[in-house]
Amino acid sequence: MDKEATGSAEETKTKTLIFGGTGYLGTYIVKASIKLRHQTFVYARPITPQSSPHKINLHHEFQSLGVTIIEGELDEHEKIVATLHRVDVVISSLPFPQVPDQIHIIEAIKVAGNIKRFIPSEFGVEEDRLSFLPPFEACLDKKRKIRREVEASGIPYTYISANCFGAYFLNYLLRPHEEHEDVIVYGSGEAKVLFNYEEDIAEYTIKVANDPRTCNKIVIYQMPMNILSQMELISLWQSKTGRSFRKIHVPEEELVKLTETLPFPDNVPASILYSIFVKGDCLNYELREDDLEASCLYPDYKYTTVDQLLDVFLVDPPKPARATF
Ligand code: EMF
Repeated sequence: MDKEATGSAEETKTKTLIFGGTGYLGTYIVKASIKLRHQTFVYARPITPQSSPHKINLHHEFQSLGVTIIEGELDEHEKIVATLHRVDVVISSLPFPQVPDQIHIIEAIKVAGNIKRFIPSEFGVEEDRLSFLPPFEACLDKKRKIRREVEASGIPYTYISANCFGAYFLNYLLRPHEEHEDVIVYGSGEAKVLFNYEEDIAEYTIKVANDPRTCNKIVIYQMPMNILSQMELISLWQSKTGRSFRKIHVPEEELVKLTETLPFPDNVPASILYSIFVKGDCLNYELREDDLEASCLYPDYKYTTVDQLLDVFLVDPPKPARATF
């Protein structure tokens, strides 16, 4: 009988610690870690009377799933070191405003000395290969700086480029929760984009974190069935809904202008839309020899295709979300 069947798998499986575990992507990562039967720890800010009902419910849900929640702040060095001693791999999905604070995690991992893999919060475009308009560039430069700190620290790492979160961007573009006749198309709508479902991003991430092949490498999530342009996405959605939407194009120049005139933080989404939908930055570079691609690493894993995700949207669209910058 194999280890899975005897029930002792949990003893040999690595223990996962997630920073940002109660956030948008983090929630998917925590659930994937539990699904793959890793003992799962979340380091999160304490619940207070000001905490949202959503956060309070999430803490309860995690606890019912068997997640150990350690309440603390990112500047509590001793607490983080003590937490690290209870785990093997560390995944961070902290939001943009907390990207620089990951330096505290790196310092603690160096001191703890037992961490087999650190995945810093990335999960977007591959920032070391491309340049971006200034507002997006400023966000990604913070991620690049963390990469350089990770490399200097000697901690075993993996960088993940997950490209566009599927449910997030399908909600953004198609607005299934609203009554509307029109859809906004950024630029010509012809550039190819990658829309990967968050559940798959999360499950691949748990696999990647425990895979010796991915140590000190970049893993890119480029699932072939998930490559399509805005125009292709809209026509697929039209055929599934039986409706016809009026397409309102935001010209390239207008989008660039918005990145220059809107105040922070509204200039950031504009520059992201330009990068992803006008320039096609998800696919705007060649894979290098040592790059790893998720669907090639795990050929047996059946990821959700955009087509299948749209079928889910037809019946019960996932809740829309907004990023913080
Ligand atoms: O809200 C966003 O975009 C709306 C226009 C942010 C979350 C999107 C994002 C995507 C990325 O790559 C696809 C942020 C960072 C990224 O690297």
